[in-house]
Amino acid sequence: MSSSYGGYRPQSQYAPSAPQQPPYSSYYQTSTSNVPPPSNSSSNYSYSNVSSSGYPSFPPGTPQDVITSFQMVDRDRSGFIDERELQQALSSGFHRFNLRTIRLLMFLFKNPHQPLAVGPKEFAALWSCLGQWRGIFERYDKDRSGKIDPLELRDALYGIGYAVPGSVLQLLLSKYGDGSGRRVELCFDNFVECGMIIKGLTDKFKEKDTRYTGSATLSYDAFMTMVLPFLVSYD
Ligand SMILES: [Ca+2]
Repeated sequence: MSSSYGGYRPQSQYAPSAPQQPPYSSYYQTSTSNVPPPSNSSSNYSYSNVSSSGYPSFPPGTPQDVITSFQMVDRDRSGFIDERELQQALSSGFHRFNLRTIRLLMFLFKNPHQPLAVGPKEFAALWSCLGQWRGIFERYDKDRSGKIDPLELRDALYGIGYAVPGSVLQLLLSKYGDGSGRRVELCFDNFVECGMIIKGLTDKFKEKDTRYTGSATLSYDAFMTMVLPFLVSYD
């Protein structure tokens, strides 16, 4: 086995994507749903992007249950939801999400004009992305324990295109232990958080390593800008 790092594989088309900022094209490319790409550029994403009812619009083809989930928590009908409201919506749709994961998701899916809130478009993209992570979670929970253990995590990440060194996985998983030294098992929201961190950081690195050599040269600024967002969402 090569000791070289940079074991990620160039093909990662199965990895759920947070939207690029802006526009939203990457999400739509990887989505398996039949939602067509938005015809408008992201620049018109604002309060002016409202339906005839005066409510900010969801992308065409958004499933009704996604719209309902959003509207149920957007009690003041502002068209945007905050982190607590997002937590409530996602916890009813998927699994109980801790606030730390919610903050990371909000960072990755934030509205460019409203960084502390999520609008309909971001919510629909996030919901679809979590659906893909849910599928991965179920596919790689081989023993059907309802949790992802370290080997299942390794296989899941490999399956979506990220050959993460064991030492890195160990480091990542160490924050989920209960201190007893027992094997860590991830529930869905921690799995999503791990996946988003690995995918997010690897994708950022790949932008600097376009030939997939496993090495990149980057400035101090670029490095800090790359890594910090994944740390500041932590509590
Ligand atoms: Ca399992």
